[in-house]
Amino acid sequence: HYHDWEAFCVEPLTPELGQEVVLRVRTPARKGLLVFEQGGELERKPLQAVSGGLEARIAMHASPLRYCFYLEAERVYLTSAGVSPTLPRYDRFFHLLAQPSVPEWAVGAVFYQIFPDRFRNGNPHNDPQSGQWLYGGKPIIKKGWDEPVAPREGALQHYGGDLEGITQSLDYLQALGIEALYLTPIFPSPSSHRYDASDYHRVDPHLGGEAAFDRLVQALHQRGMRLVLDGVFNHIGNTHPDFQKALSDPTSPEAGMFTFHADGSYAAFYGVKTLPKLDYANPLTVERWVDGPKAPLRYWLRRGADGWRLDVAHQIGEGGTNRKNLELLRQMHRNSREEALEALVFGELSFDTTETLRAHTLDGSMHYAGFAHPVMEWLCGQNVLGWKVQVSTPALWETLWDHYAALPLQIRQAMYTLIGSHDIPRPLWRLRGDTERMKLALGLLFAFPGSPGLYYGDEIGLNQANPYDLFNGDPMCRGTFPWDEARWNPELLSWTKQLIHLKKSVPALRRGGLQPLEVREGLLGFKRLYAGEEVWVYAALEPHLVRLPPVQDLLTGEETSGWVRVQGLGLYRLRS
Ligand code: ARE
Ligand code: CA
Repeated sequence: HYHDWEAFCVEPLTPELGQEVVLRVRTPARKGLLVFEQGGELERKPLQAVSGGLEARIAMHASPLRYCFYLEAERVYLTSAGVSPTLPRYDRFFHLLAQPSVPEWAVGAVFYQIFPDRFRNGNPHNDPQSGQWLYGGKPIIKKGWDEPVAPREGALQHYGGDLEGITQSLDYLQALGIEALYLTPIFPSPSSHRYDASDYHRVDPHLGGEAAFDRLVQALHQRGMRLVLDGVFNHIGNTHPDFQKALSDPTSPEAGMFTFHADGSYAAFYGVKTLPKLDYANPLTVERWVDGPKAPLRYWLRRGADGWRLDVAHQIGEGGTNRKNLELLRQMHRNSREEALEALVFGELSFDTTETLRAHTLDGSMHYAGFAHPVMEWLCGQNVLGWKVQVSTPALWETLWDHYAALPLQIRQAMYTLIGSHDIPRPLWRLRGDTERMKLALGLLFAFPGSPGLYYGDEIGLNQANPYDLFNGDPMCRGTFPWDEARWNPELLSWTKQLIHLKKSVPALRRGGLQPLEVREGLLGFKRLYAGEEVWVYAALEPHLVRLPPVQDLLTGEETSGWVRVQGLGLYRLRS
């Protein structure tokens, strides 16, 4: 049995509440029930036999609408997790979300992530100077663009990259095929990563300030490109005036926005003193950061941003997927949409993506657990901490499929899918500089369902010079982008361009469903399907023979069929 809405759906499925939806299952069975739930009791409705399957029509009253099919002759329930002889838990059902759902522009959109201090120095006049201020009691350090990052100097190291530099690079990014940018934080901060902001209503003057931001937004929108900002709402910087006020006056309203313990210590992100945690049990905190008219969550969308990536989304509020956290995420999503109809709001959910997303909270999340980690571990045999791990190909598929199947339908094609970021080692470094493996990693990034997020420099073979230690000092994946083209890997760059072009021009790759094809050790094959179009994707660690129907090889343009040898990435479109 096979169930996948995207394969047959020409228009994205985004019903409005109150609208009638047709739920159809393709099956030889002629009798069955729709089992569903809309915020109340479990209900059952007989399925009607139609050509090729069974269907039921129901009015959608609540979101998510959770449903599964019961096939009478077979006596099985068909859910997003497969078939089961007994009634599965609700969280195994298919989840259909009503509007507003993921904005159309974001579905399968190609993102580029930039760490502003390290991408391009467009204006040397705004550079921080060595010793200009202290961070953690130590003077900051201004580095030359070509000087390597020193692990122990951590966030003290500033390179002078800025928003002007990004605006100057838009021709480059557009030629690459990029459609949207995700920037790590840009508000004033003493550190070079800026996750500890001291002001949420200004752009760091060392990044070019307000004018540079407005120019960037305008230039992006003129090109039809989008901008997503990093929303750090779980904690703020300890140098922020609100926290300073809280420290100096324990009876102030500001003091109530944080959690102080009897010994004078306070709750902070992983205990990091520079990142005091906001206490959202206090209505003032909610009002000031996410709900009030001046709340930064709203303010920057009015200033022209197209969305938020919510930092440590699972910890905002009380932490975990408890009610308060989920309610806050829903409120942040709702408020963002109030400010900008097409705002995209996705989370950084390091661990629990599916549980949080099934609770109808956000438009998606960074796809670490369900994509980046398993794929890179399969390709390089190490986890992000450098520990040896062995991921068999069947285990890889199982992880990918489990996460995919568990996601709400409209979210699957818009997960922020990645192989690298500012928090994990450079993929090329993990692959020991092996260009062929890197091409395969990129191949999976663009061939798998989701909105691929390319981390700056991965397309030109940017590597890191030193070992990586997540917990000690500056992550080494934050090196500067070399603008001297002689230092680029031209093969990786043209490969990335070709993959991006395919992602954007082949609908099955951009918004198609996913189905297994062939899984053996060292060979992963899956299908992407959309409105009658079918693309077969192979990832082969070593050469494998596969048997193809008449297809077009999307990488060479040639027509072929029968036994074919694949190594690395294979992409074939079925000839209808
Ligand atoms: C810096 C140093 C560290 C040092 C720390 C404390 O880099 O070596 O231990 O200071 O002194 C930001 C900066 C970091 C900075 C940190 C604290 O970018 O450089 O660390 O602030 O000052 C987990 C979390 C996830 C988090 C990652 C980093 O669940 O939320 O770890 N990511 C976000 C941002 C970060 C940012 C913060 C949170 C804080 O993206 O950049 O840090 O605002 C696996 C691991 C997870 C890990 C996940 C993703 O799944 O198991 O633990 O997520 O990968 O990397
Ligand atoms: Ca600069």
